[in-house]
Amino acid sequence: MRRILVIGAAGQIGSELVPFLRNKYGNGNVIATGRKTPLPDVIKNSGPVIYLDALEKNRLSEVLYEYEIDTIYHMASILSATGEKIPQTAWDININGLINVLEVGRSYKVDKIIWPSSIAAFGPTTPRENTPNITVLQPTTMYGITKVAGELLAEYYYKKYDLDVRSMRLPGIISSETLPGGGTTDYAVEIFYEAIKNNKYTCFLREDTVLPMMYQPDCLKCMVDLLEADNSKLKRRVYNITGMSFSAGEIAAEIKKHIPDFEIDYKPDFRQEIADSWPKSIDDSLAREEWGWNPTYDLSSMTKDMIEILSKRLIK
Ligand code: AKB
Repeated sequence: MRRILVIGAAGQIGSELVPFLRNKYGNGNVIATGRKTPLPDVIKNSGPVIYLDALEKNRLSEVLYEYEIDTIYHMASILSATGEKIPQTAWDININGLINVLEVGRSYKVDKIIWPSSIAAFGPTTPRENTPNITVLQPTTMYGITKVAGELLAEYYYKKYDLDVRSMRLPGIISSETLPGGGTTDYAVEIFYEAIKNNKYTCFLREDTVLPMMYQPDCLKCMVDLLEADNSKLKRRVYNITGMSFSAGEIAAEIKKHIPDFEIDYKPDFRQEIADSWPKSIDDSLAREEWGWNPTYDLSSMTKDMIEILSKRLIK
């Protein structure tokens, strides 16, 4: 059985990844760590929880030793929009945190490290439709720069030290448990909360902005599928993955099918420029070929599920 450390367990993905992993690998084998934000009760009450800042390398090292960790999910990151407000901090947390995880992982000879990259690794010079796995990586955000540097580090540590680091370029993640914070794709989650609570949403991107997205259940499946993939089949460390692509106008129209009174208006802000620098759709054929990636949800099934779950929770 694996002994798994999840760094960044309070975040949008981490908060659902921990219960998902505990269900699969056993409650006591998944150690959840957070830095500032309190961890959700479901995580605190179901298994080990510790305070950990990935920037504190010695503490990280102690935790690996004490808990006999062999697998790390390094999920802690500053996202694209916040990264543009505090670029130096974004570099510090995203890159120095990652280097610490890689170095400590190397010293303790951990079996595997999963570290998500992002569609933010691409930039305005990348082909925007059906973006291939191997292509131009010239991002124009600090977040994107840290993702490209991280991808190169993943390849480097694998080749030089035989450290099995694996990464997927996540699109925008749509989830119903924890709100995302500081990303450009956050609108695709906020829109559901506002539609259900107020029947109205002001979108910070233009109506015709198309971005690649994925529903959380597919994201969680991807996290485990890539971890468990047979290494002899993997020809690279970093994979494109996607679930669906839609414009802000298209998701609004889909929500309207369930909430006919829903109204949306558009007031693009600084995040529009970031969105315009990212792909509209992603070619994830290498992930499909090499480790069987196969998402389940499309725009219509995701929207139906989100509205069902959030309506139960938000409408008392
Ligand atoms: C963001 O919007 O910054 C993230 C991402 C696409 O990596 N959700």
